[in-house]
Amino acid sequence: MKVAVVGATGMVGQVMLKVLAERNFPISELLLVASERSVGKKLPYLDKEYTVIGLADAIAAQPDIAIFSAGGDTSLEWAPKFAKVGTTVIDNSSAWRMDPTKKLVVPEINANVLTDEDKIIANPNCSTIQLVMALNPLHKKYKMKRVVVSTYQSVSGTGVKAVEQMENEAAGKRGEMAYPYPINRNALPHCDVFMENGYTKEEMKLAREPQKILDDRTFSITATAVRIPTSGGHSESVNVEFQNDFDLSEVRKLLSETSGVVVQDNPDTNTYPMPIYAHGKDEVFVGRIRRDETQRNTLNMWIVSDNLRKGAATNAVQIAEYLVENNLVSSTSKAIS
Ligand code: A2P
Ligand code: 11C
Repeated sequence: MKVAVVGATGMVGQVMLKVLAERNFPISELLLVASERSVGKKLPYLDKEYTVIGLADAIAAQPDIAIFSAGGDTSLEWAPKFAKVGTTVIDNSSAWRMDPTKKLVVPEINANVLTDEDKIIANPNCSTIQLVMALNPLHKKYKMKRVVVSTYQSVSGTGVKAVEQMENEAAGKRGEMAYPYPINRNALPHCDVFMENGYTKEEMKLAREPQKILDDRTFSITATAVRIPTSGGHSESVNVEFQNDFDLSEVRKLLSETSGVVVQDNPDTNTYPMPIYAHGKDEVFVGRIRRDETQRNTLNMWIVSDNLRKGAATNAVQIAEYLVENNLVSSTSKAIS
């Protein structure tokens, strides 16, 4: 496959390259793409160095697959241009997620919706991916009615500037501010921008994206998204009311048997998911699984995952793998052979 990584110099782009290499993704030619500021810069991939190119040059090279992590505006403008030359775009931004003509995919859940007609495929938001990974097996069995989720999100979700803000503050240094307030020793109930309804955009992503991924609008989700001074992953406190009653040991079994989900849940040994443990891993970790004693058919749990891996890069690479394995993407190298 001729693969372009758009946003290769960025926080997600760098993890993307790591994940592509680790998973031995079949790459015949690699194009590393970023803004004009970075053109000419050298970046390593496996044992070779690559020169960063601009978007127009990447399109001229007609890649088979382009994985975008360069922000919504870049995706809105450039993804259709890649699609026009036959490239399949997997987009990490929020630009196309709720477009009814685009698929929103978590491979373990709904990769089967993909066809070779899909030229722009949306990768869900990081906090959505880890949430639906745990909700999907439970929804299938007990049917969700309503979910209340509060997130505790890593500064890495905002980007390099935010990680630097946290590190500068922790070291007592002055520097550029990514947030309107200090983040070190603080909690900001503010992820992404505020919307007219008083919710943040991040909260609305959590409310809407799961319905599209699970292809079901019969349940509702309400969210509060909070930024905290961690860098290894996002955490979520989740309260789920089901239509049907459940058995706690069966819930644990269903989650343990779900590909990509790991249950870490033992109060006797203080075992529960944490961002410092999830950091650098691809799985979604679930713990603190318990019955909500105030309401029928209702469960509480705690979900943690590395937002840059399963929340972004790993999920996107898994989509690419699915496309290749199922012959849903045209390959230049195949066409030649
Ligand atoms: P660059 O490094 O040249 O600015 P992050 O989310 O960590 O800030 O990274 C964003 C990524 O998207 C970077 O690789 C950045 O490249 C890239 N990017 C930002 N704006 C554009 C643009 N207009 N065209 C292409 N790439 C862009
Ligand atoms: C955060 N979820 O942690 C965001 C980062 O819609 O793709 C990714 C934003 C998006 O702030």
